[in-house]
Amino acid sequence: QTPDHIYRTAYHFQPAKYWMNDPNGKFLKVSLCLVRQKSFMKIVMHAGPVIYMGIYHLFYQYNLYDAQTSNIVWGHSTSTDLVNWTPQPPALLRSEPYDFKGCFTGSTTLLSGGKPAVLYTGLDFSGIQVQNLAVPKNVADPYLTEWVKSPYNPLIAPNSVNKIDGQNFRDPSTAWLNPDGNWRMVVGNQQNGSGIGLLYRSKNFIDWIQAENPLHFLNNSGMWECPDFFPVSKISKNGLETSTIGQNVKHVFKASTANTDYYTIGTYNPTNDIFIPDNRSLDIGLGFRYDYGKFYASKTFFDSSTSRRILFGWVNESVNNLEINSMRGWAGLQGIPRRIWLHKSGNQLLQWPIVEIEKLRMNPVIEDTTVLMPGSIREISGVNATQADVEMSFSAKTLENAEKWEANWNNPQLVCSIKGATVKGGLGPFGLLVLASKDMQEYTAIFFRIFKGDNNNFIVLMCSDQTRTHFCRSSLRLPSSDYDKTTYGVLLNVDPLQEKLSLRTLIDHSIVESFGGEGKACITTRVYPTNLAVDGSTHLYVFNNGSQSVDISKLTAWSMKTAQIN
Ligand code: DQQ
Repeated sequence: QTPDHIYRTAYHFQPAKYWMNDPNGKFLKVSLCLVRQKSFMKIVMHAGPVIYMGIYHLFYQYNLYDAQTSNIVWGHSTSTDLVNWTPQPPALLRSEPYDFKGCFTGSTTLLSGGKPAVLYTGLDFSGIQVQNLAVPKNVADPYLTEWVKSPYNPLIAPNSVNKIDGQNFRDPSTAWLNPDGNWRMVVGNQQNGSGIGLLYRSKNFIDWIQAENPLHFLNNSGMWECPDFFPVSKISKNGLETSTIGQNVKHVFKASTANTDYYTIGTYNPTNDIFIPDNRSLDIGLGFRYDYGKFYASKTFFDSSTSRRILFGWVNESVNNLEINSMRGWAGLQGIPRRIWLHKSGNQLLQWPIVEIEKLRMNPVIEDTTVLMPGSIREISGVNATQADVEMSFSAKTLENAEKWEANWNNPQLVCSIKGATVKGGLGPFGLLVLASKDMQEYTAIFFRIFKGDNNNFIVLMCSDQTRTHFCRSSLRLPSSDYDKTTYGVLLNVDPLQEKLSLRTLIDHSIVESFGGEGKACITTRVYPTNLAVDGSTHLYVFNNGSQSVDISKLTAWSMKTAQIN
């Protein structure tokens, strides 16, 4: 153990050691529908009495040798509740000419009959990106511990006919089955600076034919990694199986580009394979993000056992000096799985930590309505401030003191960094100080500020300010400049005249995940405060640095139990 083991998390997924990045292959739940398969029935009957449980599988990009991003294979863990995870042997190792340099990102699809199949990118012996298939060796094994690569690999490779750039051709999506009986899937690509989701069709999951037109593309939007394409219901919070089409369905296209996961909502016509975003100004690179902090290469899956669509995303370390990762011997987390669904406006998605995580909550500290006076700070005591879950909402009796939103402020993140938690305002900043030292030398501030717009409207800014984290590094070896302390921010689509401002924050040693406006905007950050080194020296506060008081209408903070993870 290094001194930095204090930054390992208690309930966020991470491998026991070394490097992890993208969640892969989805997190499929092999449900009992497998049992209905004829060949499988045979095995079951011959095997005598066996209890088959639904198992969640998490595959992820993993380095077996150290905490740097190289030698990438597919790590694998399983779970029955998405909270506690058991390590399994790596699912895919670099073994063939077509994946000799890496088993890169891919996705899992449940084929007809429930049999899983994995499509993944191989970095071949010469460093070219090709698309491959793998299937479980034994579908009777609910843990899917062994995978067999297809003898037909590589299924798709760049060549002189398709003229695909072999350095920018990766991350096959989960496939969906259209009424014409053909599978579709998308591969991330870039041509001349334009991001592209190349579309492929297949009858047998082996022979894939490139469609004439991509499913989606956008000029000058950079390489699109890890594309995800899935249906959402217009009328229900329930998730939809990936092949669902119909009147009450919208489609979401997500791409990862420039360290950011963007999504756009639109209409998909399965007959001609045309996807049209509802609002071009909210396309990839322009519009909504899953998260306005650190969250990348994410992927959703449909959990048929609970009718939810669930999102996992990779949360990298916030270090400028990669030596820190090697020194610690580990790097990378997965965010808490989030349920996602379409907001009733149809304009955006909502996200919320999966309900299962609530079983880790204990010893709630509840505060009913209280006033937070201007310039005040108050401790929420009785909570284990290193691993906690906090839910609260704020309201203001009047919005008179709101400052003016300047016309040239077009980057909320920048406004958050100019107007950090210590900068006194009119209405706000107010919010939480987490992972804080008693002397206030260190803390991460998650807060709101309310501004007056030009049209008698109000603008709500949500920020996560890390500038005070690792403030006092004297006891540690590395200088503060080795850590990335970017302040993050987003405009929250909430009308403070009509609604309360809600905030939920999950705190877990070196990760802080915040959900504003009941899941309208999320900000995830990584922080490494020194106060964690001494038991009991980490604190949690609410604060108001505005010139007007605000009300907290109900606050509940729970200490979180430690989950059993790998
Ligand atoms: N990570 C994988 C790639 C993907 C990238 C390699 C995104 O397949 O494009 O580990 O983080």
